[in-house]
Amino acid sequence: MIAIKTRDEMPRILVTGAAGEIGRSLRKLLPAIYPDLLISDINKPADLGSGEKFKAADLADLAQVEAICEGVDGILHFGGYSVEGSWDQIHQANIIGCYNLFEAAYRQGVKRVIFASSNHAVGFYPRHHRIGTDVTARPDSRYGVSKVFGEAMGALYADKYGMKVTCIRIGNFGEVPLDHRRLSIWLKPEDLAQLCRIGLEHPDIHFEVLYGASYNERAWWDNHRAYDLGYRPTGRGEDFREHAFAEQAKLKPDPVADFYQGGAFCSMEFDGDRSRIVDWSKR
Ligand code: 15L
Repeated sequence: MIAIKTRDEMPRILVTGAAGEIGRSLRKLLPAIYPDLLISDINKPADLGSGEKFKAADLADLAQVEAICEGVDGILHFGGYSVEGSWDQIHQANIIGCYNLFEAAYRQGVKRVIFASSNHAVGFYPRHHRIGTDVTARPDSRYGVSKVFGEAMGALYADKYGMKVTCIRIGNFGEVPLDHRRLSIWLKPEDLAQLCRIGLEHPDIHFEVLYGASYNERAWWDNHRAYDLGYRPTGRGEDFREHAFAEQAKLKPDPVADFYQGGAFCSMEFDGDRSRIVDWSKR
């Protein structure tokens, strides 16, 4: 892979959301690749290591976000609210926070941003509909709406301001797929690290949306662009099929959650008319 062009030889990479599940995992995987790693979160992570460089920042405060972007070459933006929340929670962390992140990065001359988008940006596609990254947004939650917003911010800062932006629509990140749905969307930590490297280093990046999924035989997503950019996932969801089915057996059937890609994010607060939700695969 061709190395990122840096201010000096070693790129400084900022990881936001360092105390979250993905942040904690990337803090173990990335230092071997990017020794000059700066990590940030609103509060100092309880497990902060003595060798880790940490700066606190509230994403809702532009000046604080600008301060952590200073001298940085690339950002892995995993900060913000990671599940459905009240409008105020989502608005502060994922709408204002995401705007601040891109704007601060631009002001500080950061060349590349990797934005943690989510499958919930397109959660209301039925599971039988295989989708690419070019489909109309069908968010399943306020959280999903914030991810659509983040992808739009990425497109704006790429097209208008020349930033190199990669949005990763993450499926379900973890060591194993947790249930039947997650067999289709599972993302092994090492595979996420690979996608982050593509976003930070690949010479052809301008604006990309990639699915954050390992090699899952039951995938609902056409992720060929990631493969074209060199992605070679090492995780295979089917290796954990028995575990996933055993866990699924413990769950109550839910006709809305079980039909749509976004699962329980679709059924929570659901007061719609399923017969009116267009099934684009049948048009
Ligand atoms: C997400 O975007 C969430 O951050 C994570 O907590 C899971 O709910 C995941 O999606 C999922 O869809 O399983």
